[in-house]
Order: sequence, then C-alpha cells, then structure tokens
Amino acid sequence: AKRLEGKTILITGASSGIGKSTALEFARTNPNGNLRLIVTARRVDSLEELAAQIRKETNDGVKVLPVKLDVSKADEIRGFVGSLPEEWRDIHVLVNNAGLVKGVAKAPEIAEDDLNIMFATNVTGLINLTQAILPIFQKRPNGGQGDIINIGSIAGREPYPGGSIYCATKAAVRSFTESLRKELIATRIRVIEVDPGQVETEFSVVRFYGDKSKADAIYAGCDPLTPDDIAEIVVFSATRRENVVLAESLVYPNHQASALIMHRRP
Ligand code: NDP
Ligand code: 8X3
Repeated sequence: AKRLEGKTILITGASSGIGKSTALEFARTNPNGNLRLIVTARRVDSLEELAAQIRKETNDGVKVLPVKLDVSKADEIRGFVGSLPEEWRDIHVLVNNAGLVKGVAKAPEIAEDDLNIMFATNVTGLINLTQAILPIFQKRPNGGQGDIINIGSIAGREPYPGGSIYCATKAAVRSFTESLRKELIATRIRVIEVDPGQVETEFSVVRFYGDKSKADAIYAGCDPLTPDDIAEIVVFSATRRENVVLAESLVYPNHQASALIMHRRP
C-alpha cells in the first residue's frame, strides 16, 4: 500500500455495491497513508454514511470527501473539478464505476427513458468524466501519470437476449477503454478495465425497478461474487508496480462460465 501513499482517489457510484466496497478497500489497504478519497454518487446521504464509516475505521487516517455527482449530467461533470477544494484536485486514480441496467425488455419494447439513462450513465458519463480528469494526469512528467480504472462487465463481452442496451453500453466501455490505452501509449497513464460476472449488489434491484423479489431470484441457488471481491481486484490493479498494467480482468464466481451459463444448486 506504499504505492498509494499521498494519493487522491476519485470513485463514482460509491453510494452502493462495488463503488462503496472499493472506497472501503482503498481505505483499509492504506489506513494511515495520507490517502484522500473522493466518493461520489447521486445519493449523498449514503456517501456521508460511508465517509463516517471510513473515518471511524481509520481513526481519521484516511481523508474522505463526499460529493454529489450525477455522471449522466454533462454540466455537473463540467463544473466538478473546479468545485473541489484546492487540496483535493490532484487526483491520481479515477475509478469509473457508476453504472446501471434498466429492465430486461427485448428490442421492440425497450423504453426510451431506459435506453437513454443507460447510455448517458454508463457510456457518456464515463467518457465525460474521463475527459474532465485526464488533463490533471497529463500535467505530470513523462507525458502524464495516473490510473483510470473502468468497471465494464461480462455483458460487454457477451451480449445476451433482454440485455441489448446494457450489453451495448458495456461493449462501448470496452472499446473506449482500449482506444484510450492505445492513445496514451507514450505516457505513464495506466488504463485498466475490470469486468465482473455476477455480483450481488443493488444492481438487480435497479434492473427490476425496485422489485426485490425479482432481484433475489437472480441469485437464487448461486453463490454470487460480493462487491468486496471486485473491490480487491480494483485495489490490486491500482497497487501494482508503476510499470505493470493489469489491462483487463474478467471475474466470475465459481458457478459462472459465461453471461448465461450459470450453475444453480438444485
Ligand atoms: P449498485 O446498483 O449497487 O451500484 C451502482 C452505483 O452507481 C450506485 O452507487 C449508484 O449511486 C451509482 N449511479 C447510478 N447512476 C448514477 C449516476 N447517474 N450518477 C452517479 N452515480 C450513479 O450496482 P453495482 O455496484 O453492481 O454496479 C457498479 C458497476 O458495476 C456498474 O457499472 C455495473 O454496470 C457494474 N457491474 C455490475 C455487475 C453486477 O452483477 N452487479 C456485474 C458487472 C458489472 P446513486 O444511485 O446514489 O447515484
Ligand atoms: C452485470 C452482469 O450478466 O447481469 O454486468 O449483465 S449481467
């Protein structure tokens, strides 16, 4: 965790699931290492709770700044860096985690609002925020330095029926991530993608518009990954030697072998 010493880390979608676990994991890995965590999402109350938890666990060893940021709103992203207190602007690690899926409709029935919010959040939001943070990285020596860690999905590698839009958004994340890594070849900026399989979070509750019983059925008879499992891999990626780029990780729970091949206990 020496490698995180003095760094500022920005995490989107930190009010729940993988983003929240990632904030906790960064803090636990470097509890008294002069670490700064900027945790962002739309639900500020949850961010405040998370910040209090981290401060308590680390005896104020980790500094945490909760900030409301809706990544689907370009104007919020535009004003974001400038709105941070000066000592929080020297960001070293960006974790683009905020994302969502809405519904399981097939193409003819997909609601326009669902289509728009998935692209605005998972794709345009991720790209806009990356564009907002990159100039900070590029001011550093050797063409620039910093880590961009994008949360993709198995869905970006393997489209499935009822997931066309979500899968397309995650395929877009994958493409953007790979182009960016190539564009930044002459810098020391690392571009990293972590692609989870099935993780039990609020993800399915959001997919089914709040219907918890439908969400629970997704995980019935399975042992899904926990958000902590993915957080460990994100932090591992960010703490490799500076010359090591863990370009992509596809992460399954043991019972899963593709988006749709899932063994369920009888
Ligand atoms: P959760 O629903 O638990 O968390 C999603 C997070 O994204 C929340 O903190 C939510 O915060 C935030 N978010 C959603 N919309 C916005 C927005 N417009 N602006 C800012 N933040 C937003 O799900 P996960 O933790 O599972 O999801 C995290 C990432 O992991 C997503 O990109 C998802 O696609 C990906 N993923 C998830 C998998 C799974 O099986 N769970 C598998 C593969 C990938 P708030 O509502 O407060 O804004
Ligand atoms: C979440 C995984 O397969 O439910 O990204 O779309 S899946």
